[in-house]
Amino acid sequence: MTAVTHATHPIEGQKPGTSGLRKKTPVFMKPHYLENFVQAIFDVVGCKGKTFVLGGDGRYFNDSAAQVILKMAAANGAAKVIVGQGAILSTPAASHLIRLNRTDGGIIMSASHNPGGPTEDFGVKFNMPNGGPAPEAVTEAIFERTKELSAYHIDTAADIDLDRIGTVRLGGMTVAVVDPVADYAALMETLFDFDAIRALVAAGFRMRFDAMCAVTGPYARDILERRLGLPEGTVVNATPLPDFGGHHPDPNPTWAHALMEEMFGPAAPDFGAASDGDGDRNMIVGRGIYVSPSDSLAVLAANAHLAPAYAGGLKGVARSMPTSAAVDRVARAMGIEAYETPTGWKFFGNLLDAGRCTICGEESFGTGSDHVREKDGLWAVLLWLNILAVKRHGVAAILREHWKTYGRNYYSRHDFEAIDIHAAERMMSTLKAAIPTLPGTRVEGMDIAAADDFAYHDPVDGSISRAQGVRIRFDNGARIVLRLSGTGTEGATLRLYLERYEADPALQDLDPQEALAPVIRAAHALAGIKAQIGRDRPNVIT
Ligand code: VG1
Ligand code: CO
Repeated sequence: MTAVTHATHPIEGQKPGTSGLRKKTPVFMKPHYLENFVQAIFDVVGCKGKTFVLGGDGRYFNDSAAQVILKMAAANGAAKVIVGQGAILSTPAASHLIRLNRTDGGIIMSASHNPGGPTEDFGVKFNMPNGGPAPEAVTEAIFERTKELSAYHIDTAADIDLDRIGTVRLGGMTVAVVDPVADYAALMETLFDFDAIRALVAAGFRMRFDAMCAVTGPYARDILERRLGLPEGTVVNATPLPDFGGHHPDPNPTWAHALMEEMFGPAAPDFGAASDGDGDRNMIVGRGIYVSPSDSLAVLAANAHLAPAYAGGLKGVARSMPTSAAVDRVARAMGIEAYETPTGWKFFGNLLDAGRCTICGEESFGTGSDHVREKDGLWAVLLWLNILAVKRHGVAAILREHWKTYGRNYYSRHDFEAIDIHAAERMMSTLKAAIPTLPGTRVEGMDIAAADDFAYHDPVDGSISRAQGVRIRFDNGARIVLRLSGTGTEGATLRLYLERYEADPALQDLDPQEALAPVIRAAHALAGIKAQIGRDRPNVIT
């Protein structure tokens, strides 16, 4: 039971992306690779005498990585680590535990919506004492540290039993193994009207929740089936598996196609939802109708006051830049501030901490509020349930009523995955160079009003984040955004975001791809996608 110090060489390429460090699992399993990154985290945030939270989404390597991280925390002098039983914690549950126990932060093991398994993806991220992802200054410092550190510290103790709830010692450190669900479920009960939802269920309301063999299974079972009384079997794919059962745990119409088929089929229940690998994303589907995440954010903001936690109104709302402006219209009607931040949840943290906004969201199936500092898949599902329980309307009726009131922002994202990195970068720099020439240009019968490479000025700490994506806005309110993904692990991924506003209720029932056709053509014409990356069709459309 002694701490040893391993000499190691700096490791290249440990640059964290949009949310932490993500690599292929075999890369993470290389000798000293995980250790190097974890030591860099401890060196930057400090470890001696501190308390951290630790957990992950249960993917392959989750359990052995947890043992390594615990032994390193002990050898680096941490006082205590609170770890989810079986090394399991959803990202929002980890965020809650960090805050609830007033800890010094936490380490979350996940590559989120990326597939898991021996040849798939693994990831590690550090969350701050506020429960939110580390800001850029911290992730940059961690990255710099990975390039220079020459040794790491690790305890030589045997593995500890993470399946047994209770407190044990590891070297000089306390390890508290806790139920991963209990505190999170208790928090949800304080936010929503569980009695109203139970009454809805008693009246015959039925839903399907697809946990995609990822981390939300145990949470959804406890909350939906046990506490809210939905029938057993409401939650499918409820057991977290190391390879997510071979699924791609990304809740969108492409990867959650089984849920889509059920919701559009003859035996569709009233409501359907799915969550991602680490439980921070959500997809919402009504009977025969899909809710785009941007619309979901707007509907939640417009109706949040129906839930006890938000009955006093919202302080403000925030959305990531590529997310549609639907929520901005709600904010305008309510007379509250709407913030536009770069992609990634970390940018919402300052606004939430400063009390400037209550609800935030991203087009990538992420919604959340000031109850934690991460996006929260089940939270969004429960807020929808609370709204449905009060309104006693179906999802389709709520959505149509929303569009009639605020207009509809037709929206879609086209992803071109695993493309050549150099071609993708060349395409983006050519487009960026053309930005000054774009305003006034006419394309597909639409005039460009403005174009820029989005830079965010954080209103709370004054920091500036540049080059967050190219935005092109047209006179008619349509918008195109292009950026490269920061979470992919294979080649590059180009994300093309498309949006068009429609105020006329008679024209609000089109297929989004049809409604956006001119905008899609304009994007291809302006960026020369086919010529630059050799593909004209996206492989995922959401
Ligand atoms: C993607 C999404 C982004 C999200 C991020 C992390 O990033 O577009 O909105 O915040 O994933 O989500 P990128 O850089 O690949 O576009 V998760 O569920 O991995 O925490
Ligand atoms: Co996620």
